[in-house]
Amino acid sequence: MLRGADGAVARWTWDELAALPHESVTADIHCVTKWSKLDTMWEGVSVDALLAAAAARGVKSAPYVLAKSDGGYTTNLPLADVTGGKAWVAVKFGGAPLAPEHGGPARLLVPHLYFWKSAKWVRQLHFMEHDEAGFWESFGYHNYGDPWREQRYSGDP
Ligand SMILES: Nc1nc2c(c(=O)[nH]1)N[C@H]1C(S)=C(S)[C@@H](COP(=O)(O)O)O[C@H]1N2
Ligand SMILES: [Mo]
Repeated sequence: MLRGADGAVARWTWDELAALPHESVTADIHCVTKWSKLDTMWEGVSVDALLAAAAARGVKSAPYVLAKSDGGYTTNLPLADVTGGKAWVAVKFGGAPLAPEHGGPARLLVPHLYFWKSAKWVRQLHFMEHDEAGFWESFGYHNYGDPWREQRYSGDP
């Protein structure tokens, strides 16, 4: 589900989501506690495609996004980091349906940021006019989380 800053909402059933264009993504991923996995293979719907489909239902993007998951996990991102071919709602990993422990049936995939930004079991992308800290961000993780700048904790430059 996508929610605009004004409260407008666009939802997809599982079948409707499956009917949207899917892309294959090969990317390196970086956990904040130092492991990386190279060349992981995913399949999913880009946030660009979701936003394009949502526009027809009156849902507009806004400068910040809070991803919300089943179970209450949240993580925040700037709009610019989930658009322009940088983020997907992933439904497959390594050619198979995404396993529940890895966020199945669907997770956010934002490979260019630390992996805590890739919310598992994602339910909603809430577009907002103002930034709002997610779960780890409110417990001292870096607000942006660029692995190349090693932005792990809130004091990191
Ligand atoms: N919903 C949810 N998503 C989450 C987390 C979580 O605790 N809950 N942990 C994050 C962190 S810190 C990492 S490193 C990755 C781990 O993903 P994996 O279990 O597929 O390796 O998921 C991220 N997404
Ligand atoms: Mo992590």
